[in-house]
Amino acid sequence: MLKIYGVPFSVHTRKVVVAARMKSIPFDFARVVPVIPDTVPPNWREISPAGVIPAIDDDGFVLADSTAIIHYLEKKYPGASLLPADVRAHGSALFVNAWAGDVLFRQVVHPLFQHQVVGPHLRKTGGDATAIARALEASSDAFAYLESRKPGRFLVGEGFSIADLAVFTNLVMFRYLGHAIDARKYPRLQAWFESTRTSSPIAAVLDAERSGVAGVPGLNPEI
Ligand SMILES: N[C@@H](CCC(=O)N[C@@H](CS)C(=O)NCC(=O)O)C(=O)O
Repeated sequence: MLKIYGVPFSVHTRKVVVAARMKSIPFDFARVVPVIPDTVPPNWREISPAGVIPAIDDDGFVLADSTAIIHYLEKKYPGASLLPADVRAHGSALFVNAWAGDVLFRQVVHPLFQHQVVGPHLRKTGGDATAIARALEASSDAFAYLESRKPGRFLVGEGFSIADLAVFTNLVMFRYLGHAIDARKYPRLQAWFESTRTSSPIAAVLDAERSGVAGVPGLNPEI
């Protein structure tokens, strides 16, 4: 059975979980939280050379990086697809996926998680209010960019794609961390977030991770 290394509430692990659910691939979790050293297996760098989650083991084939894993699963299980068929939509979806990792995650969600959860609650070193303020400032630019793309039902093309998934999974963590998307400033983004949140299989994925999220100090599963 497909083994997913990671935790359900992790931004990038959720991308792989949603892909597996969409394709009805059975999977198990091997719980790895890189910031909690005793959850990390001894051969972790062989499984995930960068040391980050997610990674998979598919009958002995190990692979890290959510985008690489999604492409691997797409080839192995064609059908419900996260990659648009149209060539330009495909290119745009990969761009938005990369942008979500580079901007939304690196500049917004990762620093917020570090300074609201990891520092204060896991490492007990506290959080940096300036870093939190900077990340929230970056979120305004990021949300303005997304709003300027005029999101409708989907961010790119005619169907749910890796673009929607990559942005959505970051916004879920933003909400778990207690921050709101200002619907007056970003009405299309907020409407897109709501319709994505309640769609299938996303609603079921969020439901399944709920009790785990409730157990993480600093996160609130009510979104
Ligand atoms: N490009 C990677 C990014 C993975 C990533 O940054 N994962 C985060 C959790 S969502 C992580 O493991 N953070 C722990 C750390 O940086 O030590 C992917 O798409 O899988």
